[in-house]
Amino acid sequence: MSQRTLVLLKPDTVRRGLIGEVVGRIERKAGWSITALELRTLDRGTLEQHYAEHVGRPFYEPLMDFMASGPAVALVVEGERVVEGVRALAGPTDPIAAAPGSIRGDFGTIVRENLIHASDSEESAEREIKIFFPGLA
Ligand code: RTP
Ligand code: MG
Repeated sequence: MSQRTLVLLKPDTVRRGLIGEVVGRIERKAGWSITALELRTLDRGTLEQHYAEHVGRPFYEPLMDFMASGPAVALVVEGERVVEGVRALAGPTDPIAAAPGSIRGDFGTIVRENLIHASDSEESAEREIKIFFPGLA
C-alpha cells in the first residue's frame, strides 16, 4: 500500500548538523522516495495551521517558539506503509522513552526538541502536505 507522508526535520536537527543522518535513514528504506524537500524557517501562520490540534495545551507556545527558532526541513516521502514507517523510525515523542536505534532514541533527550515530525495518519498527511507544499497535487 503506497502512501505519502509529511516529515519535518525540526530546528534542533538542522542546528546540530543531523540532516544527513536523519534523511539517510529515510532514504535507505527499500522502495521509499523523497518527492519534495525544502529548507526554510517556518513562520507563525504555517505553524498555527500545522499544530492546530495542540492549541491551548501547556506545551503549545514553547513548541511554536522552538519550531520557529531556526531553519527546518520539510519533506514529502512516498512508499510502502510510509506513514507508520517513518513514525517507527522516529520512535515515541519522548526521546528518553525511545529505543536506541530510533532517531529520537539515538539523538534526543528533550521532549520538545525531538528532532522530527511525521504525519500520524494518511488523513493528517494530506492535510499537512497542503500546508507545506501547496503546489503539490
Ligand atoms: P510530532 O507531531 O511532532 O510528530 O510528534 P508526536 O506526534 O510524537 O507528538 P505530539 O503529541 O503531536 O506533540 C507535538 C510535539 O510537541 C512537542 N511536545 N512537547 N510535554 C511537552 O513538553 C511536549 N509534548 C509534546 C514535541 O515536539 C512533539 O513532537
Ligand atoms: Mg503529532
